[in-house]
Parts: sequence; structure tokens; C-alpha cells
Amino acid sequence: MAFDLVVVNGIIVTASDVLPLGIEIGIKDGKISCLGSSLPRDANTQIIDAKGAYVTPGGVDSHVHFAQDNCPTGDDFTTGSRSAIAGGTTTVLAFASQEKSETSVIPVVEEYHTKATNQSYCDYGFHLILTNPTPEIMQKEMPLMIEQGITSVKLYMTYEPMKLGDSELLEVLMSARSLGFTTMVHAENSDIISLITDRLEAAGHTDPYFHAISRPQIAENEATYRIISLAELTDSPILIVHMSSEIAVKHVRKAQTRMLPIHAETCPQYLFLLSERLKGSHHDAFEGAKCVCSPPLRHDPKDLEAMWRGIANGTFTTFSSDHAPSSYDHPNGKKLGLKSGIMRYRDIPNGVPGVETRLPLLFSYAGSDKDSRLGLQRFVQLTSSDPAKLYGLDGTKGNIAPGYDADLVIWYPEEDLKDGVNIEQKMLHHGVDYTPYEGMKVKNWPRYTILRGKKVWDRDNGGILGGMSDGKFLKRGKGKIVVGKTGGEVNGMLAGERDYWV
Ligand code: DUC
Ligand code: ZN
Ligand code: ZN
Repeated sequence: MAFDLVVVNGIIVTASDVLPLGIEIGIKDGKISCLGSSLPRDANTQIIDAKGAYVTPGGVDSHVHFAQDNCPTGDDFTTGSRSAIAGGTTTVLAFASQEKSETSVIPVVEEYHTKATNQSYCDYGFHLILTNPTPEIMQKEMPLMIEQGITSVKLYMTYEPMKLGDSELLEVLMSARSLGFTTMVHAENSDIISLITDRLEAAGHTDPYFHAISRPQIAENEATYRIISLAELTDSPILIVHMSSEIAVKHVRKAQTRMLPIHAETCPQYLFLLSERLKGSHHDAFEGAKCVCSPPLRHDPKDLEAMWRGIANGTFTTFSSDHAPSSYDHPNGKKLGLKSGIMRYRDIPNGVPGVETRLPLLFSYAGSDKDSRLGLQRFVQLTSSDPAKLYGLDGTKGNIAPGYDADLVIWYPEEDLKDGVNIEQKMLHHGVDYTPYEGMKVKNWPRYTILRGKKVWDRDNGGILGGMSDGKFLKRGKGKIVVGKTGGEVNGMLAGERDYWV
């Protein structure tokens, strides 16, 4: 059998191994058929020469916001997924977001299918943001969602229009325990943030920097401890999204040491950016709005260090972009927080773009040279294989092995990019008008991105080669627990005590 595509001269990296140079990847019908040497080829076989560079699985970015009503000046599926493939990401998990007034999630999901069908350059799935988890939804609609391949939900502990109280969080966790969907949680204490925000506003402290003052670490710390406690009580696995502070991550680490199934995610902004970025420049006093995201950028480099530690030591299961794009220079974008010359941070849409820069930023620190902070296998775990497992895509995404989708990133051989790449807004493919990483240098960039055997990105020859209908909806299975296990006893409860009430 001849292959459709053979990738030669690469160094294949998976979550477990860095293979010797030159193992070939044989691809047929969009799937990896085999790894080997001197693979058969005929006149129709396309050959890609990796020229000695690393080849990693296509990125799985398990946290992006595309086409959400609360970021109308940001990316739709077309621009967001285009940006994804140009940065080596072949799968995104985006959010279908329920409004509190909606009493069924079925039309919500239909709407997001309409927004995405034939409009995505990469494969995609949906998490459901649940803001009104009625008994009807939890009992009747969630089983349908799971059947349709939507096997994860995101819950907010903050934001008036979205937040759930503890009793609602508990109900969803109980339901997740019985139905087997994965629960993601935004952990910040809402009342702490509201109290400080109101008092800052009364004192006239409303410029973007005060966004960070209004959401201190203690808000993340308290909510993190609380949601871990609720998850422990209900014996339900969770993933805490976009973690930013050392003190909160310590709760996760401690829970993991007890073998609780508590997963955590961090994002590029919490590895590279500090709250000083929220201060304006002398050209533009409002420029800090570009970096308003929640949790906020932290003040102390020690927090960045702690996130790097969690990246290296296994505390984090996923490294996602939390691509939450709003254009800066747009009256309905970040400039919602600037009216008649008055800056008001609470009106600035939250979030930063990052789907395209996520892999190159982390890859710059992966390897074994003196600046490295994580191994290459760990890079693959965090950016591709572990999110695939956690969100029900194992066996299909996140690996370079027979039977998996042929989603690959082929990087440059080191000698071809000796000076690295300077990140600049003008080279990116998202739909917003800035990047928070402007001017940062990365060591490498995806030279080719392959989606199910098709070259969809060739940085030197045409850039985007894929099309808007290349991406397909991923009907996901139930997620796997990556860290810890269920079935443990709750601290201080008798063995079997929970059985009286579950
Ligand atoms: N939470 C997210 O997940 N993304 C952007 C803003 C937020 O609060
Ligand atoms: Zn969030
Ligand atoms: Zn998000």
C-alpha cells in the first residue's frame, strides 16, 4: 500500500518519547497508518521533508472563545480557526454559551453549530457554558448533549450574569458524577470582587490597572479551595481553568497529592505577563486595557515562576490560550471602557488573544538546553495529548501513532531560524488588532501544520493553504481522568458515609 503522504527526516515527539531522527510517518485517508523507515510511496504520494526538525502532534487548544456574543469585535470561527492553524493548533474546543434567561441548551448548541459549520479551518468541539442549570436541563438535556459529543461544561463562580452559587455548583457536580461529563470551573470569589470594585469606583480608581487591584489573589485562592472541597464532597472530577496565582495552585497540588481528581489549566498570559502591563503608556493612557483578563495579571514575578513550576512538575494538565478576543480600537471592543475620556475598567471586555501564539511561546522553553523549563514530551502532554484525554478525544487526537488523526506540526530545523521570530501583530491571522506579546521573541514557529493529512499551513509558501470547510465538528466521548482517581473518602468522613446520601 502506498501512502497519501509521508513525512520524512523528522524527530517525532510524543507525550512519552522523542524518537530517533528519521522515523517516517505514513499517512493514509487522513490517519496515521504507521511509523517506520523506507515507507512505500508511489507517484501520488506527497512527501514532506522535515529537514531534521521536530514533529509534534497538532495542538489541541481546549479553551478558546470564538463567536461569543460577549466579544462581538473578536474572532468568529473563521478568523479564530485560521489563526489557530497558523500557530500549529489543529483542534479547538470553543464554548457554546447559555444566557441565564435561557431554559433550554438545545437552541444554544444549535446556534453555535450554525456559527461554526463550514466556517472553521481546524477541527472543533464545544463545551457548554451553563449559567442556568435547571433540573430539566441537567436531567433531560445533558444526556442528549453527551450523546451529541458535547461532554464538558464550564461553570463560573463570578460575574453576575453567569455565576452559580454553591448549591447550583453542587447540583452540577452531582450530575457530572452520574452522567460522566467533565466540569471546568472559573474560580474567583464574586463578592470579594464586587465589594472592591464598588469601593474603587467610589474612590475614582477606575483606570485599567485597577482591574488587577479589584481581583486580588485571595479571591482566586478562596474560590479554588471552595470548588476543590465541593468536588471532593461529591467525588466529581474537575478542571480549574486559567489559574494565575501560586497560593491557589498550592490547593490543587495538595489535592493531587491526596489523589483527588483535580485538574488545572494555565495560559500563556500567566507565564509571561505582569500587572504592570495594565498601566497605560505615555502615548496612550488606556493601553493597559489590552491586557485586561480574568483572573488578572498578577503583580509578582513569583507567581509567573509558580506557574512555570506547575507546568514542569505536572500540576497543570492543560496549557490553553483562553483566547478571548476583543479589538482594542473599537467602540464595542476594549474601548467600551473609555467613554468621553473617562476610563472605567469594569466596562472593558475581559480577555486576551493567544490562539496563534500559544504553541510557539511554550515551545521556546521546551527541550534540554539551558533556557528550557520543560521537556519536549511535557510540551506535547500539556498542549495536545492531555487535553485530548481529559476532553474525550483520546485515540483520535494528541498523538503520533497508528490510528490517530494525522494532525501534525512540523517546526523549523534550528539552523533555519537562528534569530528566532519576533511576534508582531502584522504577522498574525486573528481578527483583532493587537497581540499582548508584541515584540517578544520566540525560538521557533510552525513551518507546516497538517490537519488530517492535509497541509493547511505552509509558512514560507502561501501561508494559509486550508479552507473554511476543512474543520469538522468533533463528537467527543466522555473525558478520562488524567490526574488522581474517584472513589476516595472525604477528609473527616467515615468510610462509606457518602453512600447514605448519594
Ligand atoms: N473567563 C474566561 O474563561 N475567559 C475570558 C474571561 C473570563 O473571565
Ligand atoms: Zn473564565
Ligand atoms: Zn475563557
